[in-house]
Amino acid sequence: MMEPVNLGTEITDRNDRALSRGLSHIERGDDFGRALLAALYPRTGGAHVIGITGNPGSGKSTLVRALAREACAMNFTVGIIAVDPSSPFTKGSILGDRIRMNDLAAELHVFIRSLATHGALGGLSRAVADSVDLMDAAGKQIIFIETVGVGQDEVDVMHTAHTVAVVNVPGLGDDIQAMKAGILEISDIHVVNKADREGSDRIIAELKSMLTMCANGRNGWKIPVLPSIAILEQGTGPILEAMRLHFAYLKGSGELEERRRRIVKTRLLSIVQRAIEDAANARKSGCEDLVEQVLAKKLDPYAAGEELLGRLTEMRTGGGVRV
Ligand SMILES: Nc1nc2c(ncn2[C@@H]2O[C@H](COP(=O)(O)OP(=O)(O)OP(=O)(O)O)[C@@H](O)[C@H]2O)c(=O)[nH]1
Ligand SMILES: [Mg+2]
Repeated sequence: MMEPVNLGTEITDRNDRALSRGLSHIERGDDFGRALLAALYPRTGGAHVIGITGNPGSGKSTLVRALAREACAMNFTVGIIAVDPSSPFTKGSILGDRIRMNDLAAELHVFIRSLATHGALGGLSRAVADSVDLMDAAGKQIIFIETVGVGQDEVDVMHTAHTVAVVNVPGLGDDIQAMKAGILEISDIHVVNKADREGSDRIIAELKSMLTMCANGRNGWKIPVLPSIAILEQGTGPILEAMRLHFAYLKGSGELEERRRRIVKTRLLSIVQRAIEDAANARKSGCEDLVEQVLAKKLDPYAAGEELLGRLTEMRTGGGVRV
């Protein structure tokens, strides 16, 4: 069997089949994947990671494809991570999505990967962050992540991106759509897709006035509101341009370093949190007896927490807890 280091070399040599194989390990969260990530991590940091989120059916996949095409025409190497929504009402489109996505992969030199929401061992954000690293090390200059912005998982995923674009559409009610508030807070660019439909001017105006009202928190970046008709590939040029400008702004202002630091910190904490949970759950008796003692009021929850942490630390030194 091939060593992780060798597969890593093939990946950094821009072999997309090797990248696919590596991503499968990453998604499973197996030991090979972990060794591969360790080997490739020093090679990461070159990519511009762009999150695209928005309501189901708002045209995210269509838009990402059009943007990818645009970026390829400008000679960027592009990777796409499409997070399959697990929600039942969007299931139907996934298969269609895959087929259309595969067309794009064949037609252009775009690397596309679908990631299942469930089944990603150790959580979706972990799988996405690790996949981004692999694509980054493989030399992808722009990496798009598409997710439906509904669940907390998806909001977390967006924290992996340098630039976040939220896709809105006209005709989904009068107000700014029921996006997770957390997403609106981290969006850097607003796209109003399906601008061929009635009401797009109004939602553009609403978004703009909303942004003027709450623009104080942001320092140098003015969040643009840009229309698109993704099915006709209209409006994608200015959107890609805004994304590039945002990245340049992040670099120039020093905010990129800050974001990177925040991304690493969040990731570290979630790795540790996960490891603690796994260890506590794997060692059932070790946690259950404490649960019983808290129930019986023999221990308060904090004392039990301390006791559990102590046990896990002992396990750690004995090699029992695996981060
Ligand atoms: N009229 C119009 N339809 C569009 C436009 N962009 C996308 N669509 C259509 O909207 C539907 C949904 O597009 P997708 O790109 O699959 O949307 P999505 O947001 O990726 O959907 P999920 O991943 O299922 O959440 C498709 O039928 C597209 O053809 C547009 O600009 N105008
Ligand atoms: Mg989609």
